[in-house]
Amino acid sequence: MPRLTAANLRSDSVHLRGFSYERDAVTPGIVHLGIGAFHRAHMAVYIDDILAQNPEWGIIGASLRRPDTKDALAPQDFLYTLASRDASGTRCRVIGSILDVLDANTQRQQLLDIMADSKIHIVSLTVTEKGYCHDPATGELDQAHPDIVHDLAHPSEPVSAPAIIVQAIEMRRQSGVAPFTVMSCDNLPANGETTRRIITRFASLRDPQLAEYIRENVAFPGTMVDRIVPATTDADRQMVKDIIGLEDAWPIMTEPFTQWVIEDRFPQGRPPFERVGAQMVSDVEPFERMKLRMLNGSHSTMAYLGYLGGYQYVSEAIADPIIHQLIHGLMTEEAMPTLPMPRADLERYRDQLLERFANPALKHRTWQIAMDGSQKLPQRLLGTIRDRLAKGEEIQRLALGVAAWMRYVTGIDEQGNLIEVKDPLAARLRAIADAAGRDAERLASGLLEVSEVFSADLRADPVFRTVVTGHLQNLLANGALATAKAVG
Ligand code: CS2
Repeated sequence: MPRLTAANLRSDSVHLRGFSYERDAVTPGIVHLGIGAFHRAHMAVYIDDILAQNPEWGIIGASLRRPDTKDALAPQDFLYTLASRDASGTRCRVIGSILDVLDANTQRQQLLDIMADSKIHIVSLTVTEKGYCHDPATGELDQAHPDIVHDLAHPSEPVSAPAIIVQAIEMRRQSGVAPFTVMSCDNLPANGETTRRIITRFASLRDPQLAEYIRENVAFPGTMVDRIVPATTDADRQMVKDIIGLEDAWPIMTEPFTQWVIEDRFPQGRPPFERVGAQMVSDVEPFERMKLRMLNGSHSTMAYLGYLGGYQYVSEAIADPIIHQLIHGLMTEEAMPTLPMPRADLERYRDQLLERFANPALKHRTWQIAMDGSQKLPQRLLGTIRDRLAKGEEIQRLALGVAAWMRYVTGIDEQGNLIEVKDPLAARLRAIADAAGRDAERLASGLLEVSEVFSADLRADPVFRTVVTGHLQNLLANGALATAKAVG
C-alpha cells in the first residue's frame, strides 16, 4: 500500500480531507520543542486551521529525547493522520502544519540556528513535566539535574529545553534579533510563569546579564491545553490504513473535544488563534487550575486505582460504579469547592469530563497516565489537598489518589505481578518500597520524605499523613476496589 506523502495525497484514488492550503507556500514561524503525540493532536491542528489565511506560521518540530517521530514522519513529508474517535465513529484528516522535525541530539546546531532566525516568532513546548528539569514540589530549577549540570558546563551545546531556549535567545541577542515568545503547553501549574522562572534561573547561573535581558525582553504567556491523546498502537495504524488507503507510520488518535486557553502576551506577534477556536485571556490561571485539579487529578487517581483494580483502559475504569462514584465525589466534594468558577459551570464541566473519560472508542491506558507520577502529583492532587487542609476540610478521596500512587510505585500489583513503573524517580521509589515491605506506615513515611514530590508543609501535616497512611493500609490489605468502595 502506498505511503502517506504529499504526492500520494494528491492522487485521485485517495478520498481524504487534506489541508485546505497550498503547503509549498507555508513558511516556518514557530519552533516547537517536544513534537510528541499531544502537540500533534492539539496545537499543530489549530495551526493547520490557520495556515490557509496565514501561511507564515508553519511549525518546525524538535525531538529532544528520541528520533522516532522524525524517523516516522520524514518519509511522509511530515504529514500525518489525525483520527478523532468516539461512539459515533472515526473521522480522519491529514495535518500538514509541521514542515520539518529535527533530532536535537544529532541536529543541535541546526535547531539552534533556526530558533535564532528572525522569522521564528514563537518557541512553544510540550516536553512533559519532566522536561523542565525542575523540582515539582517547588517549581524551581533543579540545578543538580544531570542535563542542567551538563548545560552549564557546555552552554553552546545544550541538551535540556531550558538551556536550548536560553542559548537561542543569546544567539539572537548577539546578532541583534529580537527574542521570540516562549509558550509552554505543558500540564504545569502557572506554566508560563513556571517556565519563565526556570529559564531565567538557568540564564542567571550562566550569565546574570543574560538573565536580566530575558526578564526585560522575553514574554512567557501561560496556557491551558486539553485534549485526550492515547498512545498510538499497531491496531490504530491498521485502522487508519484501512480508512485512508495510505500507510501512515504514526497517525494520532484523539477525541473530538479540544480546548486551548492562552494568555495574550505576544510582543513579537502571533497567529490569530482566536479565529480557530482558542480562547485568548489576560489570566489563564483559573482555567489551568480547573483543568489540572478536575481532569488531571481524576485521571491520575483513576490511573492508579484502575490499574491496581485490573482495568487496562480509562473507559473500563470509569464504567465501574465504585470508581465512577469515587471520581464523581472527588470532583464534586473535594476539587470543585477549591475553584472560583460558578458551581453550575463546574458541574457541567464535571459531567462533560465523565463523558469524555467514558469514550469507548479511546483505548487510553491507565498505565500511560500512571507514568511520571512523581512529576504530576503536586499539581494534580497535592495543591488541592493543601488548600483543603488549610480550611480543615475533608481530603479522603484526594488522599486515596496519593495512597494509590504509593501502592503503585511498589512495582508489584495485587496479583503479585511486576508493574513497569515509568518515572524519573522510579529506582528511588522502588528502593523505599522494598525497604518498607508491606508495612503501610513505613512505606508512607518513606515516600513522604521524597521532597521532590511532597513539600515540607505536607510532610509535617498530621492529618495528611494519617489519612494517606490509613488508605495505604487498606489498599495493601483489601485492594484498590474494596478501598475505593469504602471511601465512596
Ligand atoms: C493525562 C494527560 O497522561 C496523562 O497524564 O492525564 O495527558 C491528559 O490526557 C491531558 O492533560 C488531557 O488534556
